[in-house]
Amino acid sequence: MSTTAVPTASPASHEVDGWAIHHSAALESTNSTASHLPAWSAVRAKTQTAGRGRTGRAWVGDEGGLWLSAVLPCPGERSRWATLPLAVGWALMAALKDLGAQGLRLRWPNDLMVGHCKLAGVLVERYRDDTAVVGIGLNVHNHPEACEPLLQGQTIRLSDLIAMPYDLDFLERVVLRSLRRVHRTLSNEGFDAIAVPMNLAWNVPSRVELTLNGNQGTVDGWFQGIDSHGRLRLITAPDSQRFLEPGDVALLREID
Ligand code: BT5
Repeated sequence: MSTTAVPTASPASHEVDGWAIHHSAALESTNSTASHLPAWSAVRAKTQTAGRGRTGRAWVGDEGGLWLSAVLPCPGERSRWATLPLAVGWALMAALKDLGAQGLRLRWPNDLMVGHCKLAGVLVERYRDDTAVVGIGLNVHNHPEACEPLLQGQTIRLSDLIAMPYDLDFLERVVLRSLRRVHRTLSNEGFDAIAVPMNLAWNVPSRVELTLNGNQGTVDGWFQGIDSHGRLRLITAPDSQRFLEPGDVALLREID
């Protein structure tokens, strides 16, 4: 996580649905800016100059996409919120399905995919014990592959999936509402309320190769969904299975 100074957001420009929302033209990373803000704040930038993915990867945040970070309260034990990243991916998928997007699927832990193309990514960071910064990157009508040729054929945009009468302000509102809803579900009912439908929706069993964090090499096997803690269940041999936390896995590669 960067410790260098980051541009600060403008004073709360407006309030919507109980969120204090800050808009900026360009930021290094909306997550970094949001790290300084209290719960129920949100930051959106037209572009990100140093957008971040998980485990130090870069995220292309060119103009025309939704680059949004929301600060959610996380009272109580830190471990109670360990499933928040999974729940957010699930909530984002539900919100986009409601707008008419079809063919969406989650790739564990929280990539939003259409086929093998990535539509959206989620980066949840804990800068403080009592809040989490939930960063959402959603391709809308931007062109990430024009900025990063390696992404050629790997991305898809919302405007490829649905007719787009929606502007980014509208999408921001939809996403923030879905975050509030999923936060309420986690607080009131717990992760089981999400894990059960989520396990019905994964494409399982599917063959995957996992690159483990901490130079621990790779492991392959059959992805079998998640347990009630959100851990990936991997069958590595007929009588052998492993459970892996999102933090254990640097990269999940699907093997056709
Ligand atoms: C993610 O990481 O998917 C989380 C991305 C979160 C981005 C949001 S934008 C708002 C907030 N502020 C931030 O700085 N970040 C959050 P990961 O699973 O590590 O995936 C990263 C990989 O996705 C990269 O290595 C590329 O292969 C690919 N990628 C980069 N930019 C992309 C884009 N715009 N669309 C699709 N794939 C992209």
